[in-house]
Amino acid sequence: MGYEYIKFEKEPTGVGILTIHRPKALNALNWDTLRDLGNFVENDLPKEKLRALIITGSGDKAFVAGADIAQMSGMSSTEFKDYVDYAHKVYGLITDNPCPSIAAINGYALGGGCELALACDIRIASEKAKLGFPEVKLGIFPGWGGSQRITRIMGNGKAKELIFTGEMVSAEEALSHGLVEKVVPHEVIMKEAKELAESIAKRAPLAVSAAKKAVNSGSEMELQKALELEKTLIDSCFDTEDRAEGMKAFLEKRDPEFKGK
Ligand code: DAK
Repeated sequence: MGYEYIKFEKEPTGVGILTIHRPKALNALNWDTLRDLGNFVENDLPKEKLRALIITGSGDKAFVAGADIAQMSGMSSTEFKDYVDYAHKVYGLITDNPCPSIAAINGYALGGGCELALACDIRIASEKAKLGFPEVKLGIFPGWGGSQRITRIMGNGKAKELIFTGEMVSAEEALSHGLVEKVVPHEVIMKEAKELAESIAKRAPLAVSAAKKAVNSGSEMELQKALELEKTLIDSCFDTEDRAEGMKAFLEKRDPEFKGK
């Protein structure tokens, strides 16, 4: 696979761990790191038997400290536009991937780093994590999907406060606003993320993916259309081998063996 700035390992449980690996710059996403992430997600993320994906940052201090400020400062407008377009594409691939994703926020998640966490389905934060959108301090604003994804999560008022001030919030405060789902002691963040991922990995994968699509796409739609989508997706689950296996296993009082078929 040959990536310098990301690492990936897949555990026998079907849980994949994708680590952004540029610790000397707090995993800030320069072009090379973003490209590694994008190439991996587009071409090398296993499609078979990957049941849940954890995304985290290398080292003990940061998830991702945002876009690379040093590199951005020297970009032409065209390069800047390409950088932003590419980040949108990569984050969209993560959000739209049928495999559920968990951000294990092990430290700073700022700007584009917080937006990466928002592109994931579920966020768990270390109690040491700090989250925020410092972009307005740099003359830009959260534009890798952040200004749109955050308002859908926490409502316009709190989102505007965070974006307009550029101030960071603690993990606990992030929890109280729904920006993260859970806060855990720093030392156990990966253990907790893996436990959550494993509990998803045990379930019927096509049903989990269909549920992800129902929630993601449905929340963009008017209610009647969203309910139609839900019906279509649940119908598609009924015809799967896993649905037959899940119900049979229940009646036989044993654990199901799902195959993703
Ligand atoms: N970029 C580049 N280098 C970074 C970095 C970053 N975002 N964050 C940290 N580093 C580097 C530091 O420069 C330092 O490098 P050396 O000096 O050792 O070479 C090293 O990482 C360690 O950082 P510090 O020495 O600063 O560590 P501290 O513990 O003192 O402080 C910190 C940690 C996270 C509070 C601080 O590093 C910090 O404030 N970093 C910047 C965080 C930030 O502002 N992030 C947001 C970036 S802007 C767009 C929309 C959106 C975006 C782009 C375009 N459009 C719609 C057009 C996205 C924007 C962003 O993400």
